[in-house]
Amino acid sequence: EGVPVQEYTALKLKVKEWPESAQKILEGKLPKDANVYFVPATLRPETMYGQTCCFVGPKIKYGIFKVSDNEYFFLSQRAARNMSFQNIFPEWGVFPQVAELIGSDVVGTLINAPLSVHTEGVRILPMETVKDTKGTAVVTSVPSDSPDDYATVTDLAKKADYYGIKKEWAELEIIPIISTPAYGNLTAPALVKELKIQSPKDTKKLEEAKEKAYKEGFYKGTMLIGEFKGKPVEEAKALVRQVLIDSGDAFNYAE
Ligand code: A2H
Repeated sequence: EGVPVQEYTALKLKVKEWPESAQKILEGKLPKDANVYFVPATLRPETMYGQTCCFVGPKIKYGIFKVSDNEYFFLSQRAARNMSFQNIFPEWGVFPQVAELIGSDVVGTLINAPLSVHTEGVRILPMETVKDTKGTAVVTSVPSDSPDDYATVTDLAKKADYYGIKKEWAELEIIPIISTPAYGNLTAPALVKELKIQSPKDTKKLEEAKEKAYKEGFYKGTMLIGEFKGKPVEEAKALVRQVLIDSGDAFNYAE
């Protein structure tokens, strides 16, 4: 573990409908009225208006952990353990696991994404580059502002059959969230084009795009949507984060 602490916003994406593969595994393991949430960790809460899907690593092991009588979190065991020392579970150091699944079991799950313009819900989709060693191993996708996310949804739509998904799950509309002087209203697509990024495997170029997108967005970006429309991102970031926390849709998570 590095020395600096990373402060994430952990978001709660409520499950609306499981795919059959997950239903089979979960049979009898959850109370009828249980709410299960996918819990992505993000550094860009101000972009949550633009969520179009949410990624899991298809081969990564996940758990469903009981937080209260009717609240359960889907995330990595590593993250659950960390959270149990951050007062996120009721008992210090305890993170009761009720089920174990791998990412591919939950691909296709329909979830509700707080603040997203896609109020009908978004899907859980596979992302090969999700790391098990940071955050919660669940990554919410904002293709307008994250080059990784844009490269991945583009690839998923192109090879939907190969990935065993419906093409339309990867093709929800990408709307402008932040405007920047250098890249316009859709920073990630602009950078992916400029750097000629062909696939999610162009790791080096994606690293460069990510760096540029983050700096330009944070220091020079202006919000185009939501309660803080017109405000600089530097200001809006903490405000949107607080809105999400106050509504019960997010909480702080550090590692
Ligand atoms: B960010 P850091 Cl719009 N594996 O959220 C791979 N990527 C992960 C991850 C994991 N286990 N956990 C979190 N992440 C992603 C939004 C976003 C993000 C935007 C733009 C850039 C960006 C929407 N996706 O991140 O290594 C999450 O994606 C680029 C820095 O801990 C999280 O924030 O610094 C970010 O990486 C955390 O990266």
